[in-house]
Amino acid sequence: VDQTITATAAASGANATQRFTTDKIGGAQTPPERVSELAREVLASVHKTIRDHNVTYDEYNALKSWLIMVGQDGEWPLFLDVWVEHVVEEVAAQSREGSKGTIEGPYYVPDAPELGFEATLPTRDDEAGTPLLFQGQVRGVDGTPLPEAVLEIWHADADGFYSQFAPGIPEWNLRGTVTADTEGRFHIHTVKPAPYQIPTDGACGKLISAAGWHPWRPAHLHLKVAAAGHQQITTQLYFPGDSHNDDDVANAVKPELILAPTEVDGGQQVTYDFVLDPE
Ligand code: MBD
Ligand code: FE
Repeated sequence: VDQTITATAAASGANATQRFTTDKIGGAQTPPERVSELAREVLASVHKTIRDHNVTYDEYNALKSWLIMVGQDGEWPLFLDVWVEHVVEEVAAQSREGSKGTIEGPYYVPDAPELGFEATLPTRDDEAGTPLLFQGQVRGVDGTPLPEAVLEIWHADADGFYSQFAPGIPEWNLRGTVTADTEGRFHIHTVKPAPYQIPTDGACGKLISAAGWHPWRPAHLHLKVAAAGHQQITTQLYFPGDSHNDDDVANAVKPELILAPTEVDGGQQVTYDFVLDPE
């Protein structure tokens, strides 16, 4: 299948919006004083930009129609996770000592199939891509192994598409919930993902082309790592030599998150350990 034709921004946006409204409803009980302060400051920075740059009515109307399009295309999750979430993550992680994390992005799905510590992610019979063995250990900040730590992993395929967000891919393809062994160790067999291009045919793509930016994220694995009595981390891991490691549209790469895989018979192998802070 040529998914470059069938994977539209509006379809993956609708799926991401549906996912978000299902999983993340509720949220903070933010007191009115704080809502007022935050809303005032955001609006004041918009007002300042308009004054500083003598923004015209034509430009104001272009903004208005673009914002309407973001909603119509279901691209609020994409827009916010690409251009805003990295700062929220930076602030949230300030007091953590363990492994670095980074943004979740719009394509996490809870309750992926449960796999043991020797795991093979669900793939199609003819799944493209270099086989990858991703292994390691989950420990606490004091070095103690964390038995039965749970690693949720999800990533794009070798064409850069995510199951449940692009059409024609089996539901749980390249998604799994892996339980580590009694020493916190895990071995996950998968394939290397491709670099990811955020949809170019929707509102986010329109902003990117109007601004002369690029739509690329470097190839990455997404993970959530949890263990009893410890803070869960959400992270992503990247591959060396990817030209977008220094130039990620979503600003989510950190040097500590770049893997060092080695070539082995039939593919690549990499060891990466996770360190979790106590609760
Ligand atoms: C992705 O795959 C992603 O990880 C982020 C952060 C934004 C858009 C697509
Ligand atoms: Fe991603």
